Amino acid sequence: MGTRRDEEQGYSTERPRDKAVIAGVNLPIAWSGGMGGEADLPELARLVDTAGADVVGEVEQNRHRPVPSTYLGKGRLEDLQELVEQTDANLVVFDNDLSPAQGKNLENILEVNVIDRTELILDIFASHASTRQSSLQVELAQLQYMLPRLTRLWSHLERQAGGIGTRGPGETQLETDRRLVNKRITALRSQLKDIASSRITQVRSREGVFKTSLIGYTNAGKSTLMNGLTDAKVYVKDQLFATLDATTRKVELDERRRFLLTDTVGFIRRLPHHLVESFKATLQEVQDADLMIHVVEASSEDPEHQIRSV
Ligand SMILES: Nc1nc2c(ncn2[C@@H]2O[C@H](COP(=O)(O)OP(=O)(O)OP(=O)(O)O)[C@@H](O)[C@H]2O)c(=O)[nH]1
Ligand SMILES: [Mg+2]
Repeated sequence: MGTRRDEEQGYSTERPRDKAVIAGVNLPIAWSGGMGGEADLPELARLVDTAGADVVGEVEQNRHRPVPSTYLGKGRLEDLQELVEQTDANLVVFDNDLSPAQGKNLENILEVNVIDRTELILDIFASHASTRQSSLQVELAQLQYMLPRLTRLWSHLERQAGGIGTRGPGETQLETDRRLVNKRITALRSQLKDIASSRITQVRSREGVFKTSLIGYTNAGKSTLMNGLTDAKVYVKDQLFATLDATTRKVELDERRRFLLTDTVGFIRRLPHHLVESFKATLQEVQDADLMIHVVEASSEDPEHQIRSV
């Protein structure tokens, strides 16, 4: 929060934008049961920009499989380290999903924050959530992502206690944290269930009406089309995941031709599974539709890729 004095003197009171180096490893598609494939650094750069950081460098590598401890091979990791120092970056973002141990190892070597694409998308969702439902949904996804990573926070205590007793102080604290997180997850699930069941009445009142739903890659122009066809005035912005909630309006062409139109959250390739799971109520609106309208940005560099993501 800036003080009045700061504003008068014309200082920017906003936090300076983070400087990020992005990294991606291209793997054979078949790696780890279909989890591999090409990294998409241009898309990752768009995500980083939406999250509020500047991309100051990038590192890419082709490998048959990731290095278990650091994902990148030794040489490329040294390049990355040098790039971080040269550009004075304070963040490294990986296109590939990192295990908790890989994230920790990379942070120790690079001495800056290291996050992966999943964490970045969760962060964007968290900053764009504007309703109670989407805020709860994002928090649920974030806690589920965090749960297996809690050890990363406490491992220094566990190491101290190693070999002495079966329960070091770190381990006890870890169990307390896990219990608290699990308790919160249960509470969030039940609150989301309440919201979903209060919607059932709304859904019933729409029975028998033809339902259409706008779907497509994020930032394709779904909300713009929604606003053009209805008086919904939903939020439109040139950024990824501007829309996180479903909005439904009636469209009447004439007496006999009327239908419901729903605008909802956009898609991206490899949408983190915790997000898909916790946004299932929002995505339900799409499943209930009689017709899906797939919005595609024809001017994008690779419309085919965006179509396949949906
Ligand atoms: N040039 C051009 N720009 C458009 C068109 N439709 C939308 N835009 C712009 O594209 C950007 C994204 O539009 P949105 O309608 O927010 O896209 P969306 O699909 O709802 O995106 P998310 O909700 O973020 O997934 C905005 O800056 C729009 O002004 C179009 O037909 N032509
Ligand atoms: Mg939108």
